[in-house]
Amino acid sequence: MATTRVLKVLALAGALALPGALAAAQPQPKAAAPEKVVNVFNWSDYIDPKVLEDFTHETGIKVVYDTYDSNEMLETRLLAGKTGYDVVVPSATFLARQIKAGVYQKLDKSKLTNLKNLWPEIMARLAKYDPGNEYAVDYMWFTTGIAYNVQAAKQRLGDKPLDTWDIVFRPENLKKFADCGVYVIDSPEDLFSIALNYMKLNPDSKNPNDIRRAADLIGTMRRYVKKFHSSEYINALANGDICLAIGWAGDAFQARNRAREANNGIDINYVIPREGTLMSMDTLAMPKDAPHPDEGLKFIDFLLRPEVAARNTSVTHFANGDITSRAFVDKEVLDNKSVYPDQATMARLFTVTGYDQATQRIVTREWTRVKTGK
Ligand code: N2P
Repeated sequence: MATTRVLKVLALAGALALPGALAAAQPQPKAAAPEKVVNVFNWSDYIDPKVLEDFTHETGIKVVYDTYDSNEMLETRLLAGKTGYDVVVPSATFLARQIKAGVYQKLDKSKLTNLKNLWPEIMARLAKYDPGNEYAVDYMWFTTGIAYNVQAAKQRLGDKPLDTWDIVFRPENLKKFADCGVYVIDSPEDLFSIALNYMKLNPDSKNPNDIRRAADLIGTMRRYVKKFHSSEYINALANGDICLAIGWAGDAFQARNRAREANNGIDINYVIPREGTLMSMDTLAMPKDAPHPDEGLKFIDFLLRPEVAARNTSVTHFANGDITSRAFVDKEVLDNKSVYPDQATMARLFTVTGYDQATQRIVTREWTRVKTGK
C-alpha cells in the first residue's frame, strides 16, 4: 500500500530514474529526448545575463556558464586537454598560439548566419592572429587604461588630469593614492606592453632586456599596490575600497554604474592616457573536442545578432565586433569615447602579438618578480 503511494508520487513528480527494484515495477517511460546543452567559458562581467536566458528560451538549449578572469587560466584548461567547453573567449594574442597548438576547430561558417554583421576593420585586425578568420570571430574589443575615483583624485591632484601613465609610473604620483587603495590587473601582457610603450620602446618587443627593463619600471609600483587582480577591482572601485586601478575600460564603467545604482556618492572615471595604450580583442572560439558543436555555433550566432550584441555592450560597456549593433547600443555607451574611441584616439592605440614559448617563460618569471619583489 505504502509502496504504491510512493510510486504514484514519484511518477507524478516526473521522476524518470527510479531506484532498481521500484523501477522494475513501473512501466518503462518513453525515452526522453536528451537535454540540449551548450557549455560556455567566458570572462566574468562580460555579458548581459538576460541574454543567456533569452537564448535558452528561444532555442531550448540550456547554457552551462563558467567564468574566468585571465587568459592564463583559460590556457591552462585548454592545454590540459578535454575541457568540455563548446565556446571559450580567448584574447587574440592567446588565440593565435592556441590555434598553432591545435586546440581549436574551424568555425563552420555555413551555420553562422550573422557573420555579415561583423566589423570589417576589426576582422582585418583579427586576421593577423587568425589568418582568414577561420577559427574565431571578435566578441569585444577595448583598451587598458586608468580607472579612478573622481573625488579621491581631485583631493590628491587638484585639477591635474589623470590622462598620463606618469600617474602610475612616477612613484611620487602613485604614492598619493596608496592610502585610498590601488589595484592593478594581473595581466602581464597589458602591463609589459604599456610600460614598454611608456619607455618609448616597441610595445611588442620580445627582447629579454626590454622585458626586464619594463619589469623594473612596473616593479616601482608594487609598494603602493594593494592587489594584482583582474576582476575584483570593479566592486572595489564601486564601493570605495580602492580609488585607482589599471584595468579595462568596460570594467571601469561597470564600476561607475554600480556606484550610481548604490547611490553612494562615488563617481568613477576612466582615461586612455595620452601616451597611448594597448587595444585588445577577445574572441569566440570552439575547442576541437567541443561536445556540442552545433549548439556552440548557435550560441555564437546568437551573440552576433545586432540586438543581442548591442545589449551585451550596453550592459558591459565593452565595444563588440558587430558593426550593425551600433544602431541598438545605449546612446551613453555609444557616445563614450573610451568605449568607442574616435579616430584621433585610435591612432594612439597599439596592438601586440602573443608571446612565443621562450619569451613567455621570461615574462612569467619577470611578472612574478614584479608582484613579489623576488
Ligand atoms: C571582462 C574583462 C574582459 C576584458 N570583465 C579582458 N579580456
